Amino acid sequence: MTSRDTIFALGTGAGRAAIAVIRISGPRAGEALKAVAGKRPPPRQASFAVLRDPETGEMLDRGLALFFPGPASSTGEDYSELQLHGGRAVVEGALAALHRLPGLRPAEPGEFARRSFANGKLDLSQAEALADLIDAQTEAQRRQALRVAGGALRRRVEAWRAALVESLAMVEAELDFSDEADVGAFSPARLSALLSPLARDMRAALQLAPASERMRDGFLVMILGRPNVGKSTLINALTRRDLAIVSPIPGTTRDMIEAHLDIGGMPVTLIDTAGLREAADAIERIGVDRTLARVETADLALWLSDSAEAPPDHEIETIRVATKTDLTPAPLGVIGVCALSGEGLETLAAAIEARARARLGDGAASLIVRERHRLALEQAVESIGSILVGGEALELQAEALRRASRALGRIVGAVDVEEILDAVFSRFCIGK
Ligand SMILES: Nc1nc2c(ncn2[C@@H]2O[C@H](COP(=O)(O)OP(=O)(O)OP(=O)(O)O)[C@@H](O)[C@H]2O)c(=O)[nH]1
Ligand SMILES: [Mg+2]
Repeated sequence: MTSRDTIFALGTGAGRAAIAVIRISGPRAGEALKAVAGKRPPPRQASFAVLRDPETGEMLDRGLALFFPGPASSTGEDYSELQLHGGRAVVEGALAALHRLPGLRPAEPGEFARRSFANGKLDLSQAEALADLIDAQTEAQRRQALRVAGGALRRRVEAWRAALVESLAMVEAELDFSDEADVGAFSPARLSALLSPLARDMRAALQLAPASERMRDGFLVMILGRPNVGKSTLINALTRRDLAIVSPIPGTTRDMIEAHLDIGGMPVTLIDTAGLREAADAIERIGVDRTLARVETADLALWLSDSAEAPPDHEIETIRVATKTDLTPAPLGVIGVCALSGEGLETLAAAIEARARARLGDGAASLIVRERHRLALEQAVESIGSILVGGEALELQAEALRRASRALGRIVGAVDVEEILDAVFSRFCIGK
C-alpha cells in the first residue's frame, strides 16, 4: 500500500439517494477528473461537469466536480470529488470508469483517513474520533466524538509529552554533566514539582475514562421483575416498536431483547429480560441465568412490579416502577406506568435520562474515550508514579520517563504504531 497509488471510493452510503459523492486521492486525482469529467476545475471551486466513460465517450451523468490540490486537502494529497446522482447504476458506472484509468485503484477500508494521518492532517485519536462521529446516534455521543476529533486529546497528550521531555532533559543533563559545578539545575524536588501535577492531571483524565467509554456503547438499563408484570410491554412502549412478544402467559420472554434508544440526547441500551422466578422449565432457567449474569454489567435496573413488591438486593442502582396502574395505583414514591394510557412513561424516561447523564456526563469533558487510550495512559501514570516514589537510580528514572512518553505516543500514533494503525484503520468503512 503505497501512497503513490491514486485511490477512489464512494464516500456516501450505498443504495439509492439524491446525491452520491465519489472521492479520489493521490497524484492522479486531477488527471482522473479530466479523464472522466472533461476538465480539472479550478482549485476549491465546484464546477458543473458531464461525466463520461473515458473509453466509449458515453455520458454517465451530469454533476459537480471539485479539485483540492495537496497539501491543503483533507488527505494532504491532490484530492478530487465527484458529486453525482445517487443511483446504483450511475455510481457503478462512475466507479468502473475510474477503475479503467491507469494508476487508479479502489480504496481499502479507512485508506483515506490513513493517508490524512500519514500526512499529519490528523493524529490517531482524531482519526478514531471521526469513526465515532459517523457512528454517533445521540447528541451526547456526537459532542464527545466532535471534541476528540477536534484535537482535544491530541493537544492534551502533546502537553503531557512536552512536560515529560522537559523532565527527561533535566535528568539526562544531570547524568551527563553532574561533575560540572555550574549545572546544578537538577534536584529530586524540582523533578517531582514537574511530575506531580502531571500525574495528577493524568489521573483526573483517567477518572472520566469509564464514563466516556460507556458513552460509546450506551448506558445499560435492564428491565427486571417477576413474570407477567409488564416488562415486554414497557420496552415496546418506550421504543414505540413491537419488539418483544407480549402475552398474559407468565414466562413469555426467554431471550434478552435489546434496544438502542436516544433519551434526551443520552445513548441508552435497554434490555428486556425473562421474568425472575423459579423457572418452570430448562429453557426458562437459561433465560433467567443469562439475565442475572448480565445484570452484573448493567448501569441501572428497572424493577417492575404490579403488586408493590420491593426489589431483591442487587449491587446496581435500581429504579422501582409500578406497572398496570389502571388496575392498582402505584405505592407512594414509586414511579407508576400504565401501558394502556402511556401514563408515567415520560416521568420514567426522565428518571433514566438523569441517571445516564450523571453517569456518562454530556460528552463535553470527554478525553480518554477508548480502552486503547486508557491502557496507554495507565501505563504512563504507572511509570511516572515509580519515579515519584523516589529512591531509583537516575538511569532508571530516565528510562521510566521514556517509557511514559512512548505510552503517550501510542495514543496519538506517534510511536511503534504499524500494528495499531492496521487494527484501527481496517475497522473503518470503505470511502472513509
Ligand atoms: N391492564 C394492564 N395490563 C397490562 C399493562 N401492561 C401489561 N399488561 C398485560 O400484562 C400481561 C403481561 O405483559 P408482558 O409485557 O408480556 O409481561 P412480562 O413482564 O414481559 O412477562 P414475561 O415475559 O412472562 O416475564 C399482558 O397480557 C399485557 O397485556 C398495563 O399497563 N395495564
Ligand atoms: Mg416479557
